[in-house]
Amino acid sequence: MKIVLVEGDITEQRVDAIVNAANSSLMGGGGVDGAIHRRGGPEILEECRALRASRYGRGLPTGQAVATTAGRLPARWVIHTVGPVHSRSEDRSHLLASCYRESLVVADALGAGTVAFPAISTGIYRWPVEDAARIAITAIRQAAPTVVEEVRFVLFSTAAYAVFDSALRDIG
Ligand code: AR6
Repeated sequence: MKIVLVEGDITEQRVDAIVNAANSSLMGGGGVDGAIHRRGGPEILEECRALRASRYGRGLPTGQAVATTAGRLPARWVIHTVGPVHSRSEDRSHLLASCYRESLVVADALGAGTVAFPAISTGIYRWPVEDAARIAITAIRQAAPTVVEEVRFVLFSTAAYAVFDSALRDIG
């Protein structure tokens, strides 16, 4: 599985699936979640509502992932995952790693060859980017084989790009 880093906006990526850093409600929010729903249109929220009604009455648990249409976005699917809020008192890194792993499992089931990820939990959920980058790249490297050939990390700032670049060089 090839890992590619780009600086940019995930809603503009021409890939099979983009991953959304959602919250358990699946009803939208700020950050990348807000951007995806805004640019993708109401179809995505409609499918999220249906998922709440059918499979996730109590919300999508942290660390899990589920797919919907990508609406008007250039991607084919949006994979929604719920990152953990960063905590100083509790190590939640296994939940952050789980977001990447479970998103790849969903991508595999869809037959998605290219998948774009944002830096999950590093915005509103306050995860330090250095740590999040190491966890993200390690999780991708340790994931079971899938049909996914390219994982693209889409970093929203030059600073975040530099951190992921350094982590990728270290981990390989
Ligand atoms: N493309 C790529 N990355 C982006 C974009 C974009 N268009 N917009 C923001 N980022 P965040 P979280 C980066 O806050 O920390 C929502 O309200 C951003 O700079 O979007 O997992 C949800 O509903 C940061 O590096 O997600 C949840 O309630 C990264 O994406 C909560 O926020 C993640 O920041 C989830 O918080």
